[in-house]
Formats: sequence, structure tokens, C-alpha cells
Amino acid sequence: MRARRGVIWIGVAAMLVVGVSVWASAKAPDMVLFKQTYAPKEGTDLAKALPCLVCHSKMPATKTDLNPYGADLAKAAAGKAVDAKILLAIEKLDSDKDGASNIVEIKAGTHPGDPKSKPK
Ligand SMILES: [Ca+2]
Repeated sequence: MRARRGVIWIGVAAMLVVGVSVWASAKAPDMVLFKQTYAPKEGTDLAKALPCLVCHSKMPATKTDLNPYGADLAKAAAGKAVDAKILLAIEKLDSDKDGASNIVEIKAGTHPGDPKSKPK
């Protein structure tokens, strides 16, 4: 009985590990693409937000805590994997409504999903 319980707990732990890693890796390609496309400069607000806080508002990130940039990205992706066209599609938006478009912020190294971070 005791050994059987141990096997069940090992099974539950294994499912948790697999589940968390599948969830985490599902969004990793988005961040790889973002970094390859924009190559944020070290030390900027944008670089400090990598990897999760570019699109999420808090850590640990969940599917529902998207910041305004993440929400626009999710809307543009419409359930598909994020690709370069989708990143491009939201460059002209001002997701956080701070007066600077997403691409202006990304080039300046400020955060397109945080109105407190904007180009000077
Ligand atoms: Ca903005």
C-alpha cells in the first residue's frame, strides 16, 4: 500500500514537471523571435523585461496576465504561433497608450506594454 502511494506521487510529480515544461516551452519561441527581431540593448527597460515581462504584467506569468503589448500580440496572433508578420502587424500600435508607438519604444529600449516606460 505504501509503495503504491509512492508510485502515485511520483506519477503526479512527473505529470507536473511535464505540464509545466510544455507550458513554458510553448511561449519560449515567441521570446526567441522577439529577441532575434529586435535585439534589445542591454540595460534598457525592454532588455530588463525579458523574457516574460515583455508580454506579461507579473511573474510567474500566466495566460491571463498579459500587459497591453502582450494583449495586442495575442489578439494579432489569434491563436496561431507568433511569427515575424505578427510582430510587424503591431509595431505601429501604441499598446500602452503613452504616445509612442510600439516600434518607437522597442527601438528606444523602452517597454511597449508599460506606460511608465517611454522614450524621452
Ligand atoms: Ca507606447
